[in-house]
Amino acid sequence: MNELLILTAEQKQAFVTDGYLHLPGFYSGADLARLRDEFHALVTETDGRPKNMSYSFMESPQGYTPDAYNPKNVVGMMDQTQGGDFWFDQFTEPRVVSAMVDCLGPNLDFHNGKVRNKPPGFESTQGWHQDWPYERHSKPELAAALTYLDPTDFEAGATEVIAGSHRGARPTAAGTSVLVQEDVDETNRIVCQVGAGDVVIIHVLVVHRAGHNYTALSRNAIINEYKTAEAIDEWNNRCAFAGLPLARDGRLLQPRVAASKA
Ligand SMILES: O=C(O)CCC(=O)C(=O)O
Repeated sequence: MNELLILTAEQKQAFVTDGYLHLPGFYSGADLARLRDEFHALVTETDGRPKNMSYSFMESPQGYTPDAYNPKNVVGMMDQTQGGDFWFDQFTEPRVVSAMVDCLGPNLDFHNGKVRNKPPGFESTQGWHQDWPYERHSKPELAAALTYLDPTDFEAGATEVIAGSHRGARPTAAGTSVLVQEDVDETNRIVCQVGAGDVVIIHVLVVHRAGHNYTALSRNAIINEYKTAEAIDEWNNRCAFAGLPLARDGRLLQPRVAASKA
């Protein structure tokens, strides 16, 4: 095995065995406070952004209202990576890139970035799926880093994964990109109970789903996806920074943009 950049051998083995890896407290203290402040600006200052940074908003279901942190009920975004220098540094963050190199391999590219929030009353309609049908490549060497801004437990829309389900692509239900829900063996179902600042890395083939949020607080997350340089896009990825080289031979390539202004 190549030398690991940041993960322990146990963490790497957990990713290989389970297809996901929970990294508690990845952001903490002042870094987490800054991340939450920048995220609040992202979901409140929605005008005047680059055109291809797209927002989607959710109508509050009966009995729910938006909270003060996400008052416009932003439920999703694409290409938050174009939100300015902070957001460039966020997806190129050396510890995240290092963890991805350890999980996927020494030659790493960016794939895409998005925001997936679960405002109060959010109901997930997607169900169990693999990300693979949504983002085909020549080989399934991709993984997503989900960064949670808030504590997120089962009744608050936690991500659920089926541990060890990443061994191959599975057939999808006719006319959809999701699995036949009744066929999913939930024996190894794990509810990712996360704290604010936790990161969960999930392999592109791991079966997973988003939960429903029955609480009064929006649960917010950034999802950045990465791939090996050897995995060639067959999906026609037009997302911002798609294919940006992040590491070669285990050496990180991108500068800290915001820090260089100091
Ligand atoms: O938001 C989540 O908890 C999971 C997101 C998800 O399933 C996806 O983006 O494919």
